[in-house]
Amino acid sequence: MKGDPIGPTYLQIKSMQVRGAGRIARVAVSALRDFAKVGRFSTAEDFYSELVSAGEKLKSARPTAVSLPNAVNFVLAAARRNREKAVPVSAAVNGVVAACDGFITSSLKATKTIGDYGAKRIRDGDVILTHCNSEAVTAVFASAHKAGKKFVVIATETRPRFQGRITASSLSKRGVEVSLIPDSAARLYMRKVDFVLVGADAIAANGAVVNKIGTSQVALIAHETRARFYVAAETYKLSPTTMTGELVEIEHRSPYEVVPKPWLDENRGVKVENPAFDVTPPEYVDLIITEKGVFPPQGIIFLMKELYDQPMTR
Ligand code: RI2
Repeated sequence: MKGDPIGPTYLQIKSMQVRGAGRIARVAVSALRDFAKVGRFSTAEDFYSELVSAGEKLKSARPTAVSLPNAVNFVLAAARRNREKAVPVSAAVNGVVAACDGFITSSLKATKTIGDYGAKRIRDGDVILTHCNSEAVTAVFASAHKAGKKFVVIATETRPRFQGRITASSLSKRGVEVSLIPDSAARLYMRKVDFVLVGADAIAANGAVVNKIGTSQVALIAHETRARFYVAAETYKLSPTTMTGELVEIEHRSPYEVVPKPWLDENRGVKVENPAFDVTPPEYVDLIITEKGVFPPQGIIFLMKELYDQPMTR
């Protein structure tokens, strides 16, 4: 299809030109909206089957952040409902465009709500450590800062892609006091920390949190020093398939994100591993801050059952 937005969006997400679990969900959904708008579909059935293929392609761009399949499935479910009603092609297209717009609006609103709920946990003088870069976490800091609270953020660099620099830079530009530390300094700094706040790519039915590689080490250190460990995540990061025993797939990325190619060429005997995410067990998580409220990890299963009565397939 001329002007097909799916291929370019797939590549942007895969290459991490567009990154962050919430953002990739919204960008995928906008691509589906554009796909619906620019396409020429002769029948409602053609539209539906092409939309499903486009959605499957987008879902395959990155395997771990469940926000991506959840967002695509949300749109496909709207399309399926209209298909069952046998609406004409123009109505089917309009229905998908409306579902996409609805998802994007509610995603942005959810982030803002999480910001306001999370900000209530910040007291004057708090030192908060964060790992990687999360819009939901940034929303909490932005809301607390706007409310005039004085706090300090410690951002880990987050090797190998250094998303911690994005966090530090954006907070500093907002006027929040922030220090950037190497990931390996987390334990040294943890004794000053009141709580840790991170985002999530997926949350399992048992309340385990899948987030950027290194998060579980930070959680372990926080546990050791009795610093609380909070997670900020929209409910579309809950992974419904974990209710039926599925595991969350951990993405492994290119070794060249860890070492330059010439180094690896000289050291062909070295196997460089680059897992992008890890799993923090629920025992190390104190609270999960969502737009539907603030829950202990043990409460996630109830929220998941309420929101996803049918397990979704990726
Ligand atoms: P928001 C990111 O993944 C990080 O792991 C971050 O914690 C998580 O998504 C959630 O981000 P990546 O795309 O949705 O950098 O809160 O691999 O922005």
